[in-house]
Amino acid sequence: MARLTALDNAMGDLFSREEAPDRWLAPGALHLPGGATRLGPGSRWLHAWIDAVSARAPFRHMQTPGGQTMSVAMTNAGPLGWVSDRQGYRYSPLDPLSHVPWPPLPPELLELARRGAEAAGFAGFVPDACLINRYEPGARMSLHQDRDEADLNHPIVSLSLGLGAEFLLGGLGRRDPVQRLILHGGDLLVLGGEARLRFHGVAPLKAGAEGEVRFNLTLRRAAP
Ligand code: MD3
Ligand code: FE
Repeated sequence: MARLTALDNAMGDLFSREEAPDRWLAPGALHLPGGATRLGPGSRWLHAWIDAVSARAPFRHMQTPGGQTMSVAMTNAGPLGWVSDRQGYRYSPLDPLSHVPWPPLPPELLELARRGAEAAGFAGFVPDACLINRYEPGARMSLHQDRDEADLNHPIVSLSLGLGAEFLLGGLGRRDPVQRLILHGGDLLVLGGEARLRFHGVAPLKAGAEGEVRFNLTLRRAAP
């Protein structure tokens, strides 16, 4: 993997859009525009890391328990990875394609997750799973709750890269009204406390420049 200095990171993000201030979308839900660079290694480093992970654990379109193929392609890093197939949703220590452990979570990402969670009031967050979603134009994620983790008191730290996407944040009931906001590349979103079980989703990705995609990393604590 390419090693990048702090100067390289700053240059890589130098010409990014002007950043909005951190904002609470709801109690327990903090949006940190540009948080990947302010609190972590920046998007150049993160893109290079995703390339290295996906060389060992390729992106794949998982099956839902109902037999649909997901439009988002996924892989994982860390001691546990989120998987879905006809048997259901669960966390697994092994990649079902290769039967070997997922690539490790580097200290840079653990530190970014810890800092993001701390900014939202969740001190001492230590993730053990990182789900990496890849959206190509048209890919979407329908409204759902994340409840496959053993202890829902732990927050989730989400990091977006590449194309912006329309994110939908609903309430605790599936039919509750949704707030919409654009998650840009480099943004962090922290979800914990009373926001942890809110329904949420992503509208179909609109095409950007040729070949552009969106990645979303969610840092989670899956084991208690
Ligand atoms: C709100 N991913 O992987 S990240 C997912 O952009 C997922 O790929 C979306 O939903 C994406 O499960 C959204 C932001 C996010 C993550 C977890 C949440 C929002 C959340 C948990 C509770 C409430
Ligand atoms: Fe989710």
